[in-house]
Amino acid sequence: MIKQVLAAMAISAFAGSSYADILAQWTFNSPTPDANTSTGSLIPSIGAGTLGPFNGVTNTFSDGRINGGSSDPGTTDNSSLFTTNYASWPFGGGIIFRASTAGYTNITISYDIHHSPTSSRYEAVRYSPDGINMLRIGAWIGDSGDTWFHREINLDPFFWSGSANNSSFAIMIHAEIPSGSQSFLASDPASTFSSTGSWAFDMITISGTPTLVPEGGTFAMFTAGLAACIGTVLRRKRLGLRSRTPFRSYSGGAA
Ligand SMILES: [Ca+2]
Ligand SMILES: [Ca+2]
Repeated sequence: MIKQVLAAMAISAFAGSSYADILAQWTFNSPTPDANTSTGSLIPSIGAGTLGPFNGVTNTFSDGRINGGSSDPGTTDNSSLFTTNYASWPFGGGIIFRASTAGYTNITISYDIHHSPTSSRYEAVRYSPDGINMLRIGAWIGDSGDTWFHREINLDPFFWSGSANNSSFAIMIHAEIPSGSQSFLASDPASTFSSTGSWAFDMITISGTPTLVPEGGTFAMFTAGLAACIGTVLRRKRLGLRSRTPFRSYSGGAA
């Protein structure tokens, strides 16, 4: 067990620090507030990146405060990205956003999404290790209309190769026909899917931890932390405690 702890600490010490930086964030608000939520911006409010619809989906800006609102703290000029026309095949249409993860690992994607009643219930997420191919991570199920959902996905580089330290990193979110079905399902179980249904996005964020080589001070902290950790392991062993199972907030949907 102690050997495992040593290996884990060595990997974490060299792989990255314990804090996360925002690499890109889209609030969709006007850079200069104009008290008009139908105007906004596709340019990140933090960091650098690009974002846009694909496969026939159209976008405008809408009020980010409707139906309880997104997590955007902006109150007077809080826009969201309103998207519609999701009927196209094969990916059902959606949005793609790109930002470099060069120098960063443990990439996390988070966003708020509002499902209208007749929008697609299944919301698939893909990432790109090369800027072109989009590899499916999983799908969220938004089974309630006129509802905001908060999504958060951590891309462990061990499982999601090419997510870390990648200048071509990209994320695709698209409507999806669930496995075993021949058509899209509506978010509201009492409704029928329609191409006029909409998804609205807000607070799209890509964050990560820097990949750093520890210097003198860091190594001293590593050594002190290692001693403390070994002590904790020995105490836990004496008390017969087991490690907690990590909590996973993201679950895959249709295959
Ligand atoms: Ca906003
Ligand atoms: Ca505005």
